[in-house]
Amino acid sequence: MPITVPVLPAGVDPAWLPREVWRPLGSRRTLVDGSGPLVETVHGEVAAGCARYGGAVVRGTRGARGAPGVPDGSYDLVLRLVHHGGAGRHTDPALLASPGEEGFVHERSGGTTTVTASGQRGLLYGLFHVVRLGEDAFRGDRAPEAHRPATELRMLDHWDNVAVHPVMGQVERGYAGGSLFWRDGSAVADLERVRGYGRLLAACGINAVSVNNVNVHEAEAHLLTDRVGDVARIADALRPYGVRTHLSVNFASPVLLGGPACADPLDAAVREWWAEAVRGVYAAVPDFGGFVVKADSEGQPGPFTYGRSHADGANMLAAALAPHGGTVHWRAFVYDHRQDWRDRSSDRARAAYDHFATLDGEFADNAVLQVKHGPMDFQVREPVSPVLGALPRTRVAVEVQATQEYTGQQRHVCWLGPMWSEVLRFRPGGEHGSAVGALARGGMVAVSNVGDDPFWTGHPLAQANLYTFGRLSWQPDAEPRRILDEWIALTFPSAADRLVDGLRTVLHGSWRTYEKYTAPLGVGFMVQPGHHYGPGVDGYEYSPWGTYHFADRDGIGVDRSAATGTGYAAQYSGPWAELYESPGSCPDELLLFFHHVPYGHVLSSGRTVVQHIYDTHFEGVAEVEEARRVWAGLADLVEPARHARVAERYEEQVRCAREWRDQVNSYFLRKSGVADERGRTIY
Ligand code: GCV
Repeated sequence: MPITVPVLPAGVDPAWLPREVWRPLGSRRTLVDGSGPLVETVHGEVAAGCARYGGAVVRGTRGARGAPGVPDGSYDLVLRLVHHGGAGRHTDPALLASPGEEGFVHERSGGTTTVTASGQRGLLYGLFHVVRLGEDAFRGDRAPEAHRPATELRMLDHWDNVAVHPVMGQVERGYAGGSLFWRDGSAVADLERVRGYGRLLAACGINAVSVNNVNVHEAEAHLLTDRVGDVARIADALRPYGVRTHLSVNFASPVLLGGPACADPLDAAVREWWAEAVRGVYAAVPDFGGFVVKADSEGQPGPFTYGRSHADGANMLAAALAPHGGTVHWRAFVYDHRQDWRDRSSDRARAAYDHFATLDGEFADNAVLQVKHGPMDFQVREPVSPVLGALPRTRVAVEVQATQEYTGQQRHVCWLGPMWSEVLRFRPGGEHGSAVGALARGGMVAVSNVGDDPFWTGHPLAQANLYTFGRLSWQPDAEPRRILDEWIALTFPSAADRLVDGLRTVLHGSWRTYEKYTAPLGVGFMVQPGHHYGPGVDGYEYSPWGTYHFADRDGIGVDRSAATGTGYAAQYSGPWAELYESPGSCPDELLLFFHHVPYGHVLSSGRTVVQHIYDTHFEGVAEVEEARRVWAGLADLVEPARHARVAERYEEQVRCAREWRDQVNSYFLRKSGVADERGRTIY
């Protein structure tokens, strides 16, 4: 039986799957051939499109041999699951020799478009490929093209609390309302929207979701044992779209949940407790993906308590998961969050490398080391983490943050595609080495920016971040602007050229605009403590979190050189250590991350540091004002609710950007005593 396509609650935005995108496919004749639950999903999707647009779908269940008695040429589209080893009509030996569960071959000849896959997920992704192509999928001839994702794991981590947390609310760092999954301490009663979420994720290539916060409080800890039924219900809703469910677990779960009195990873009773807990999870969720673990980090328990290494900790969980095919995602975000700001010898940026580089080769095969893309914490500009190139014998995953904790909290437009693409194209070993996108064998992970908001992401244009993440995780070297165009074409079908141009204008440069009016030249933070929104130049300057800029009357920045600073620059290999070591060769945009320089230091742009700060802050505000104007001019082309939501957020973005400009510029005028050479108003 075909599955029924999810029906979103009234008022919920269809995001990148509005009904019109089904027209080209739904008005044609399609054969869906093969068997299995995800083939039923494909069948259901095609049937729904055909019901709306007058096409027809025929169901074959004979795999490679097609529907009985009907030649493929009778169809406009054939979506076929080829059983491995079976005889079949296929044209890509490479794909069939090593097909993968998720790849597919797309071709067109004699008036028929064919998608062939040897795994059910592959067929689902092939379907959405055809949807993305629209009418182009049914034009001309197309030689067989093999498509497969660069990495097996393309995941969203939700920092959702099961119960509302007194400080962090329902979703930690969430800017899109409450949780999609949890309400009043349980899984939401009606999971239809979660099904719809799974569908959106499949349509951009995401195949895994972790459903609870990595800070695992007591309420969430129980999801592992007595509340696993809630997890199973969510997993059931996501499964038809090929999305596997994962859980964040507390390292001290045995202690918290009434097991052994310690959580020592080498203790036999502790190991058996975990093995038993995992058996229970798989009994409830047979395709469970695995665990995400934040250990010895920001107050979360971990193996250090018992004098054990992080490999010991990860491998204990890996051993429990291995018999069932699960994976442990062990986060490398381990640092001292109780630092003394007077102590210049410790450097938070160094921490992940210092903790993990020596553990290379010690992690189990089903352990993935999940590494934040930068060494600090999702700032608007950071160097790429040296950890990503330092563990060749470890499955490393890159973690990015779609939720805009430090990039405007979904009140500001900040399309992060270009930033993520820079990270994924970075070559830790130099120009002849592999790019991060290829080194990330453990996968790609984003902290989700989604909540129960009708637009999913609070700011309607922040949907572009979620979509871009999915597509980049499928193909890390893809051109982000091409992905953005894809998102525009799907989200705004039949958009007038003026709307397409307007959307490109407001989104393309928005990350760099945000960078211009916030913390300069890679120095980071300068935000309001706690909630992290809006300017607070000294907000984290004397705090225990290791987040300092060291501005004084003469200069600013953190000396992370090997010669005179913390030595962080020497954690890089290839040409990077040398490049970052000297202020003369360090790229401008990272100068203050790596060096403490006088305000009069001349950048490669020719401007002094202080003048750069003034100029970019004026420019950043002017760019936001211009974007607001462009958006206002699109009112006749965008549905009123969406237009109004974005317009209202632009008002806040302009207000906040001006606040940033004035506080940052005044701060540096007062510290340095250097006037703006253009004589603009600085308070
Ligand atoms: C979930 C930052 C955030 C925290 C978050 C942490 C992490 O510190 O501010 O809210 O905790 O990163 O990535 O674990």
